[in-house]
Amino acid sequence: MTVQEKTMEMMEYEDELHVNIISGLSCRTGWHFDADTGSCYAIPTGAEGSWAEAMAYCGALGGELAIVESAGEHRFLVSLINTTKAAYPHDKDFWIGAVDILEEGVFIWAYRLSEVENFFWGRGEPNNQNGGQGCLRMESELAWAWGDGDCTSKEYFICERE
Ligand SMILES: [Ca+2]
Ligand SMILES: [Ca+2]
Repeated sequence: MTVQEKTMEMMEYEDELHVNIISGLSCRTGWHFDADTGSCYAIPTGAEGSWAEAMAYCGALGGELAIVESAGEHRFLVSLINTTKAAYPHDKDFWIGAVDILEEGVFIWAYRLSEVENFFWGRGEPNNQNGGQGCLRMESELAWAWGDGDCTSKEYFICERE
């Protein structure tokens, strides 16, 4: 092996090491790193709850219910659900962090108190069914596009650590 080859090999090794260190430091075990947003996401296995319970649960983990701000972030979460959904057998929906309970039709990211700007609604949503749907979720029947849901219904949920 020439010196050049050896140098190349060491540089590749260092690149690999660097990537491992970066991804290792970025998220704790059980959390998934999205390099585009720089956030870590988790779907606590087996945990189901109302929107408020989900918010509290994510808070206890040092995060918040996911704040989904771009098409790329939405796609990342869709693929996260699709690759892990075997662990969520009840075919439920997944809460994320916005509500329109203060003013019907105006969705706010609760953790930040900022208005939702980019929407990824499924067909026919939001429909505020029965006048009682104030919380945002990614819905199974909509291929994980968004719908508004009854805040008290028990769902899975996605936490985010920014
Ligand atoms: Ca986010
Ligand atoms: Ca709805």
